[in-house]
Amino acid sequence: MRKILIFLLPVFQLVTCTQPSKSVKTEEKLVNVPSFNSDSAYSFTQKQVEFGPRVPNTKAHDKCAVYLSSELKRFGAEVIEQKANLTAFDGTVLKSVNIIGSFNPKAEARVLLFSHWDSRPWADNDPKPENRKKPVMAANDGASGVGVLLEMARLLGKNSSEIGVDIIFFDSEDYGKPESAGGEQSEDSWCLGTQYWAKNPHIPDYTARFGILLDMVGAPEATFCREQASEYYAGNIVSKVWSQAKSLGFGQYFRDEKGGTITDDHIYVNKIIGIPSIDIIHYDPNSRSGFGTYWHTTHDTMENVDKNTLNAVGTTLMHVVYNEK
Ligand code: AHN
Ligand code: ZN
Repeated sequence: MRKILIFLLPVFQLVTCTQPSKSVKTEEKLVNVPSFNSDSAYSFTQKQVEFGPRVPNTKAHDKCAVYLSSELKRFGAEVIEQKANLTAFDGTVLKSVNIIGSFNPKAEARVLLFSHWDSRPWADNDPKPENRKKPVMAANDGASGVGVLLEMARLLGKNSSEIGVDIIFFDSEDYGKPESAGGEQSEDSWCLGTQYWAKNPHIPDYTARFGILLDMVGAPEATFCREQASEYYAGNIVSKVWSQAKSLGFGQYFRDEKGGTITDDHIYVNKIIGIPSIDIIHYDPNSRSGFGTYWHTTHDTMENVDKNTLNAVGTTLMHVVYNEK
């Protein structure tokens, strides 16, 4: 009996070894993508808003920085707080902090995901003149992108992705020169935290396969068009993200249409540090500003944040990241 068993074993092994060719192929396609929880992303967004406007050099700003870096640590990221004194267009020195969370830090192949976390000090686009000196609550314009990225961080800590992921919350994006200040437009007065990091990355020679910026990703029925600088620097990444969104059924948010050219954090990541990067930004060609009507007004509050939009963006990006080898 024993002899027969020994004799049969190699035959059995042969059978099992030849079988997998089919199932291996299907296994290669199936990637386990953890499911994005939009209630969680919403509450991460709300939590930031509860600090009040996160304007540089205020207590709310400093408290929120502590919150963001401790959340990233809680999710298992390696965290670096990059502090810098950055001079604004009007000479104000902004005590800034870029908050960087790395997952799978040893992996050479990396993806960079980023959003700004500061709030604009003035609601200078508000329809009511008396509101234009008030700070922006920045539920959409700041907190929503960070909220989506915190939820992704929570999931990345529980289920490691094949590729390394760096999440950066950039500071002092929204202190750009207001039109009311008069004189020339100053594009480089925006995105100060990003400009600083791109010139002084947290790791010398840092690079990533590509970068994705999330900006104003929470409004109800937000539309994201193919932003033109993204198209120029990283058209293949725009296509990768937009087609992933479409195949998940989010085509009503991710429109296959040409958007504007927007001065935003991704510009400096492309131009200064050379990482091909795109901007997912709410673009509304029918509004005067080109952005959502809440943009830089006192109406940029949680009432203008919708879980369905957060879900469309977060689920799409989870699929993009976990499918990257
Ligand atoms: C300008 O208004 C020049 N750029 C838009 C960048 C921005 C501000 N994104 C959110 N707030
Ligand atoms: Zn803004």
